[in-house]
Amino acid sequence: MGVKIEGKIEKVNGKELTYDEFVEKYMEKNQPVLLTGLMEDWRASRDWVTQNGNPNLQFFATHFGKSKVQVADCGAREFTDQKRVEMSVSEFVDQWVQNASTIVVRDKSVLYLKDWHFVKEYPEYIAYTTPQFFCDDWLNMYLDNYRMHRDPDVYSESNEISCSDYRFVYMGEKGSWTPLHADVFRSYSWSANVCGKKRWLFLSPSQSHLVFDRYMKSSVYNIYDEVSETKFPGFKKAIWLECIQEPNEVIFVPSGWYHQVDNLEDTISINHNWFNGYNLCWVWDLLLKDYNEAKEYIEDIKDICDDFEGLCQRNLAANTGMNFFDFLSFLARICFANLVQVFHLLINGESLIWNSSPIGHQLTTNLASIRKIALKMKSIGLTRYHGFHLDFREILDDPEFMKLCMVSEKTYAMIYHQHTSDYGSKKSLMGDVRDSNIIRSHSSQVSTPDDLIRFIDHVITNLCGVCGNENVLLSELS
Ligand SMILES: O=C(O)CCC(=O)C(=O)O
Repeated sequence: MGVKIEGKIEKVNGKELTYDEFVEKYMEKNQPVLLTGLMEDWRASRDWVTQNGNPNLQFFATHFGKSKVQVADCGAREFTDQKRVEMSVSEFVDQWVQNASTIVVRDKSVLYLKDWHFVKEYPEYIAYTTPQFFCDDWLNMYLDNYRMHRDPDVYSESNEISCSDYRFVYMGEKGSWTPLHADVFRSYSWSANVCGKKRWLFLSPSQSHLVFDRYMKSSVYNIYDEVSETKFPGFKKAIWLECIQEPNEVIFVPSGWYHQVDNLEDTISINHNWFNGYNLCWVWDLLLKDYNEAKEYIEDIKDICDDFEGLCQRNLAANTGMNFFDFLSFLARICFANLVQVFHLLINGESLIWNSSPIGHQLTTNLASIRKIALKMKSIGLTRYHGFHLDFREILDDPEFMKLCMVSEKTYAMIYHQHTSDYGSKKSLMGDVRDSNIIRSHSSQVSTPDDLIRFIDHVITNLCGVCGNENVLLSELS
């Protein structure tokens, strides 16, 4: 059964696109786009590609051969994904070379190296720089300093940062592919072709129900298969967008768009998943949906369970990678980092004329989106949980939090072409924030979404008093 393709993804020269245009046309509207001109000067494009444009497998074997990586067997399905095995990069390269020289095609398994945390493993080797459009990345900024979920039953050193990130390298021979899916946490992703060619087929979120069975439980695995009409009655009606991605092109994949990807040539790509103030609502909606499913699944043991809610949250974290309180911690820390930057602008004597200061405006947009999600969390009756709390005044002494603030500040300075401030004085800034009347006059403890909302409102209302922008700032927040 052929799929109905009725549209192409727009291709835009990334060098002629401003950040604000990218936000307005693609990130806010949640629309895909293919961008050119963003990969010049990447070390990956030089080192990883041979003169005739193929993957330089020998380079990988020589320099990164010992790395252990996840490799998918594209011909073997395991539940909703491909079967994966762990092997070294050298073993993967050997099999690729052997496959390429095998004449008998039957029974040959096509291997695809996926989700290699290359940046984490080789921080000194700067293979690429993240294009400016994708830098407002709260997920990876956070995971560089904190874990998303800490299992209380598993012992770990308190200062160990083994949290992983969502920055990956993919490598696969012609014919390797990725089954139909929407991205983890319903994040955005971007994917850059260092070499090779990919075919992407996209389905808009308004049509995603069409790839599910009638109970909305399982989705189509491979859209080129003979898809059973009895099992997936809507599938034939789905209308797909196609994109052929050439080398040196970067694709932006918006939240919640189902997509399937086929490597039309031997390909190496780099991709990141991320979220920020523009797609936070997607992350919360997914978390709530997964929570309801986790709860429904164990509903019949509710009456015999001592801590039913705790079990639901544990199952949610196991299935989705975080639970409600992980997400609240994430929101609170990111929110605090934004508030520190607001203080910083004020202390540096920047008048916070929100509409004309791009960073001020960005910080307000961020706080507004965090506040909106906290309101949604509050509306489902999320209350205190197992002594969970974060204290804004205490967190100011946390070195990881300081790093989060610094990276966030640097990122916005880079995006909006501003200077970053003197990091030497950061410690004293934290002290000034802690001792300010605004912070001292209100509880800085956050245990529930409602606490977070009150804290944001208190700080912003009082800062408005200081900078004289009451109406503008408050109306943007609400
Ligand atoms: O390149 C691939 O095979 C899959 C990438 C993908 O699905 C993504 O970046 O979301």
